[in-house]
Amino acid sequence: TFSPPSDSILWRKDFLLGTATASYQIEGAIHADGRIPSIWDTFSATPGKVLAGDTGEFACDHYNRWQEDVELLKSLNVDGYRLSIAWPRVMHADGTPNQKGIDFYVNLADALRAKGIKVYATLYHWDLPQYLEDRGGWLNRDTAYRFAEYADVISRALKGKVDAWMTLNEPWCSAFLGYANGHHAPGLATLRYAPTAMHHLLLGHGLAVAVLRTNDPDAGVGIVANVGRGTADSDSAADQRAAHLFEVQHNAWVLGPLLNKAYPKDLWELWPGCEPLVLEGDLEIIGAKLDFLGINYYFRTNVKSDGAHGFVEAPPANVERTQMGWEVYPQGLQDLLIGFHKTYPNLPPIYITENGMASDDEVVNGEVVDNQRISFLNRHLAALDNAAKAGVDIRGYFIWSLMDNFEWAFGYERRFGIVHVDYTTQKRTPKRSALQIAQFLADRKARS
Ligand code: PNW
Repeated sequence: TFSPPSDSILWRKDFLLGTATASYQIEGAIHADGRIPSIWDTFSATPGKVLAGDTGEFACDHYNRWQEDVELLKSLNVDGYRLSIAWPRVMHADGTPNQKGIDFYVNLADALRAKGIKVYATLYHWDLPQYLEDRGGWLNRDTAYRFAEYADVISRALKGKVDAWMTLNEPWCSAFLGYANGHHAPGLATLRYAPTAMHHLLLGHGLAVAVLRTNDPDAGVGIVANVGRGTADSDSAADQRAAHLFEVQHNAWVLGPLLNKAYPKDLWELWPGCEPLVLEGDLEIIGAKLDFLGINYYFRTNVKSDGAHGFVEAPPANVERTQMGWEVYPQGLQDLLIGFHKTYPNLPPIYITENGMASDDEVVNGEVVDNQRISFLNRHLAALDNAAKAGVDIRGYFIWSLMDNFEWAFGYERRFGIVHVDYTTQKRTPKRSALQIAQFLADRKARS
């Protein structure tokens, strides 16, 4: 059962427990109310890019069922909901605002707040308007300025309706999976592109921070980074160095500019000759003070030296894995958080903005028994408690995800939800994990 121990931070009433989703993964309705195409429409329509040829065309039809989904969130008793706003709904291709698209998020935020659910809004969860990609996307510095314009439009419209803003979701994934290995949209696979894409993403973040603070001074402002735990396959100096480089590549690449106003030097060992063009003042903009840092944690990667300047994966045998094939490794969450706390003196308060697992859940007699997920959550929350006890300032935890959804290159096969979705009927069925979390939150509320 979902059962935080009595001394867990989860029992604190000011500790936020919520769920998360992202626009393209749940909304569907890709042609509704003036929405323009995004890079994920293009990518998923390209044969061979997404498992089973799935696309986000219908997804969970959340765009039409949002009221039902707000009721669902309410029934789970969550404190907060992390959603993302679709840039291609908010802006027309000529750069003017699309009022119908904006209204969708205004209504959604109002409905959530009316139910006492805190609104955590991400501005960019990977759905770049396709017309901007046609001009170079994140390889074009201009995209950072277009992002700030979009941030200006949506934060004026949602002023006072959002508890906290997050500029980007996982810039590492956008830069690396989108431009270096091509597993995600826009699907470019040229290694040296990634540092340039990353720099422009981070610049867009920094420009947007200033805009959000001006337009909505009472809301918190942060960013969401995916972090990876790299462990060494042996005690050898070469393998230890490989694990260090893995974490430089996944974590410090993003956290360095944000928190230290500098890219880590080691990074250019991994990306020789790929340093992006950094203009004077860029790192000041990127390093703007944050109210909080969102951390997405899923798994560890065990690595060894590649014999040169890099690392190669050394997957351990006989470990517990999820439907994604990702190793269940709660210790990594605690190690990373404590490590960041020691490494970055100005580390802002932390929210875990995503953690969770995929499993092949089926509805049997109206029930979904996802015991592995319940155990996964219990163990990661225990790791979070250990980090809190070691002095890390952790304010909340969002489970990925509220419901099964379009899992990017893996389509609908991989199910991360605590609520099951039947994609034929669009019926939502809370899994056992969801029911137990709802019960926990009710018990917490009943305590005074
Ligand atoms: C995150 N990796 O993506 C995203 O923020 C979510 O939209 C997504 O559904 C969730 O995690 C589960 O995948 C990631 O390969 C995608 O390391 C890939 C990786 C990490 C995170």
